[in-house]
Amino acid sequence: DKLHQFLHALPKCEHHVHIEGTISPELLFRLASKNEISLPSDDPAFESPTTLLTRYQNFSSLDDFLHYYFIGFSVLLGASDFEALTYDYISLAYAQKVYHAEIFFDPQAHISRGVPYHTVIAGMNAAKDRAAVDFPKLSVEFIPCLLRHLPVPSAHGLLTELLESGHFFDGTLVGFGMSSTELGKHPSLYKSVYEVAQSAGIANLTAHYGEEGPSDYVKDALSILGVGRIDHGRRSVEDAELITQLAESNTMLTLCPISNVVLKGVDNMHDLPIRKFLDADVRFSINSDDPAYFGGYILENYCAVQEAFELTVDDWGKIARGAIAGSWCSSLRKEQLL
Ligand code: ES4
Ligand code: ZN
Repeated sequence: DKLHQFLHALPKCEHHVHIEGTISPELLFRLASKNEISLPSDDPAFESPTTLLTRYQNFSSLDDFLHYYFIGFSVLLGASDFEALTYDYISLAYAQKVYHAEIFFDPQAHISRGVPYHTVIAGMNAAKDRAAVDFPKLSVEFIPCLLRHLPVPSAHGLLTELLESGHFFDGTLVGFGMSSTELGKHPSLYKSVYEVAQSAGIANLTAHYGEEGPSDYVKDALSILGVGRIDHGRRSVEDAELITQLAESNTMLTLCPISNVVLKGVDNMHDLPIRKFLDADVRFSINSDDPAYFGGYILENYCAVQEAFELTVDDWGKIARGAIAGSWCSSLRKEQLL
């Protein structure tokens, strides 16, 4: 219908997509075969791409999903694997009118398997270079995330390696974030890591909070870690003062509606605080998170929000402009996106 056409045509910014979460079951099996990687034989979900896809429809929590998500990493070995994965995502996103994409990746989970950081970033950069030729209207940025289920010293090790690469200062990496398990991983655990990042001059910091964890984690991430953005941040709605703080500071939340429903953070789409954030002038963008696992890319997330909340064209204008303003790109690029 008309609104679907409008949502399709709307220029989009995606700020919350994990490149490893874009691997389809078909590509996962194809790469496993090419790279001679055996998948878990004790889990019937790994019988075929179809059984795996069926299992994805029954996630019980974030950690249940993360179990499958990290098994999926095992098939990614060479730079060409990361190039194919990244190029395929960029093509799909561009077909949905994503004009600016900020892509997360999880270096620790590759380095720990013996796949060096430079292999991962070489593949992703090759995809970005090809996309610059094939999709000149699209800008692409990369954001490494530290993994919270690993020990804090491992996060320090990653940050040291990334700083030594110089990639935060030559345009290769646009910022630094953290993801994975949330409950029990209070922001104070990562204070020293973010202090190193700040004193090194990394301009853009973010962190996944308020997905499963309480609004206090969001509040404390802002004050203790000095992040300028919150990934998810859904549960910020539980603290009225925090809502005011987010609105007044123009802190962007990168919401992932389908992800929250699939991982049982909410019972259904109507329970998301979309209307409340709009009314309180909390800036947010709408994103896909791990589209191959959750069954929807960015346009499907926009459409799911529209069906649940019946937003107006003005509401969407506000969302789209907020997403541009909250992007980590130059002001010149923001003017082009408007
Ligand atoms: C993630 Cl949905 C979600 N939450 C936290 N960390 C993640 N990494 C990849 N997807
Ligand atoms: Zn995420």
